[in-house]
Amino acid sequence: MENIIIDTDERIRYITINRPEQLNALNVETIAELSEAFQLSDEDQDIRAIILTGSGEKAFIAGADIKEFADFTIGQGKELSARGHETLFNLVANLQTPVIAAINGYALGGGLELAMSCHIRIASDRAKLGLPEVSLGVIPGYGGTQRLAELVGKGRAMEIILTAGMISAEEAHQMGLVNHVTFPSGLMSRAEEIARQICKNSPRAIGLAIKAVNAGLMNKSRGYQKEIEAFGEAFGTEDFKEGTSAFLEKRKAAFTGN
Ligand code: DAK
Repeated sequence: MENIIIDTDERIRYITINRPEQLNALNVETIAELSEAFQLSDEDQDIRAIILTGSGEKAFIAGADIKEFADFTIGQGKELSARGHETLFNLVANLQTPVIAAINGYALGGGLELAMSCHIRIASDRAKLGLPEVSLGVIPGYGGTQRLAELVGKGRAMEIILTAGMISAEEAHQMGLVNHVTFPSGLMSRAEEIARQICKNSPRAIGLAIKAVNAGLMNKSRGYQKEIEAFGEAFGTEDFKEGTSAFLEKRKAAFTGN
């Protein structure tokens, strides 16, 4: 594993995304490594809880790697979105082993989407959260349109998605997007405290409870499908080319609506 670090202490598995120079942005390899790490952790009977975090002090994950997806076509966008849902984001949401996101800094775009796929979220008071996709001419493509509305309600989700702005950890806490906010130095110990409490309980019952909670979301599969299609469509627009080029050239985007 080149992009992630895996540690185990007692029955807790720690998965740390380790690309601090790119603010832990998710490239294709990192997504594949995370997928494998989560699957292996879930198969390991000794692991009872997983804590996911980012390395460095600045970011949990600052989104999908913009350099990588800037040249995708409509077909690639749709295909990669569908594959990403399956191999990582839905995989995490449906694991039988609870996953706690310890959000140590920026959780943006695909980073917030991954945090939202986790079962529990804890944030440092320095964390900033948001879905900036529309500022790049694309839409959240890893379940964000569905999971954000589910966690914070339609009105707040619309504001966060349509403004592409960032919210503080405290605001996220008030709207139920994160369960707890801590000082940066207390983030991991709070996550571990919850993980240890989980470890005392029946793993079979926990797996069944996760299944039962998630069952209600099955009705929403049309929403996820619509997200995949609309996400792919965005890759055929001039606005998308402009949005991603502007980020990479470090300038403001000038959108035309085409
Ligand atoms: N991708 C690639 N590189 C990134 C990055 C990202 N998302 N975020 C930051 N970096 C890089 C910067 O380019 C910079 O690299 P160098 O210039 O040093 O080479 C380095 O990390 C440090 O970043 P900054 O210099 O910008 O740091 P600042 O403190 O000034 O700003 C920031 C921090 C988090 C506000 C800023 O970095 C930022 O705005 N980052 C981009 C946030 C963002 O828009 N993220 C992407 C959201 S869209 C897909 C499915 C889903 C998605 C995509 C594809 N498929 C199925 C294909 C999801 C899309 C998204 O996540």
